[in-house]
Amino acid sequence: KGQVIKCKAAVAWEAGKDLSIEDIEVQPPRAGEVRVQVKYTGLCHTDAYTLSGSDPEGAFPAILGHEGAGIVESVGEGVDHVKEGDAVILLYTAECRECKFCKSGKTNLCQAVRATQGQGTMPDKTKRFSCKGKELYHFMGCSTFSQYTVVSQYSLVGINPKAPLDKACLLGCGVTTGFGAATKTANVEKGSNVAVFGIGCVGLAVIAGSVDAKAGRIIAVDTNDGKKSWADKFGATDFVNPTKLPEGKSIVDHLVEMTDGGLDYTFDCTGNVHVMRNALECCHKGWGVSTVIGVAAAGQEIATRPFQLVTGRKWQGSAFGGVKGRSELPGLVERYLQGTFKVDEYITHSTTLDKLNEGFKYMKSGDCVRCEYPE
Ligand code: NAD
Ligand code: DAO
Ligand code: ZN
Ligand code: ZN
Repeated sequence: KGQVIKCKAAVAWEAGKDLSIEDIEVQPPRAGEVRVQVKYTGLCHTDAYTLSGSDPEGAFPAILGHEGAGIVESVGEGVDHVKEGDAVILLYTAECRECKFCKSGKTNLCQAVRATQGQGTMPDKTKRFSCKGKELYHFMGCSTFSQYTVVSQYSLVGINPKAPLDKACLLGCGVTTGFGAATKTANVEKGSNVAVFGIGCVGLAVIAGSVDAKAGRIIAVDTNDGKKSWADKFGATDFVNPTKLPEGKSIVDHLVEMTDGGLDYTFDCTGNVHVMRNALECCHKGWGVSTVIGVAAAGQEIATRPFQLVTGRKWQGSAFGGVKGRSELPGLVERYLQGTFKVDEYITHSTTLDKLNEGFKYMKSGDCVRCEYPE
């Protein structure tokens, strides 16, 4: 406490290179900051995207990772909502409760630490990590690929200490994102028809959220047939592979026929802008709502005929499922502990910090849904 901690971390020295396991120094937390011993982290495509060099906000050298859970090691001056020893989930979507966004009641996109988070620093514009005499950038306000990290007090939430952290870490991104997109952003109603494009962790969580909302029909759409059994397990009622439709039949026509005029709610969980268009256009005339969750590559644009909107379809997006981390994640953790909210079921692979690069390979291989690592 109050001292520099020496520990292991996976350092991203430059874009396009594997992570390298290094001994690093982690400074103590300053005012308004918290130092966390990271116990588990998930791997997410955003980490791979930034490491690849495609992320315009990516700064190197850095410590990546944003889906983490751990224990508070120490707190800086003025931090009053968590204390040493608390179990926490880290939040890349912060919640300060004081900014215009937090107070609006209309969004979860707190802006308190947004600018510096994008620049890879702490809110006071300095960094807490160093390795071999060089400072390392922070990532998404979390930097979970390290045994210890320092974050803003707005970028973490205390949770029930009974929650196993190897599972709870997944609430830091994918699971919450999909579940919240269905239950909060779209607010799927009982009996409605839903189509989910892209059945990775996020798409599965949209299915889980739609089941929770008692949707009538839940159609899973994926180009990989291997995803059918996953969709079934999470409660989808149908599976469609858009590459295996009868000659000349589009996925939009097919889905509209299946549902007597179109879907009430659709979700893009692929990040592919052509899929986003299809997801909008298979919505029911007059009221269908399509929610974009997937993150497209830099520079990509979406297109449709405006008449699609004029005739009552709505296009919207969702970040972190519209969930306010500090206010709402503890409740999801309670539901998990009570057995009414799936988390364990998403995990396909586990690895350790020293083998984190292998974890990235699993994630890219296609079959893997999510990967975690004990440190
Ligand atoms: P994933 O790679 O595990 O899953 C994507 C799925 O889409 C795969 O099963 C793949 O086979 C399928 N797919 C690819 N092309 C397709 C097509 N043309 N038609 C139908 N299916 C297709 O990814 P994930 O971890 O589930 O993440 C999904 C997306 O959500 C990513 O773009 C990710 O960046 C984004 N994301 C967004 C947020 C947010 O807050 N908005 C948060 C986390 C992740
Ligand atoms: O600009 O206020 C903001 C927040 C932008 C965050 C959007 C998050 C959605 C994408 C995250 C990718 C997966 C971690
Ligand atoms: Zn993520
Ligand atoms: Zn705020």
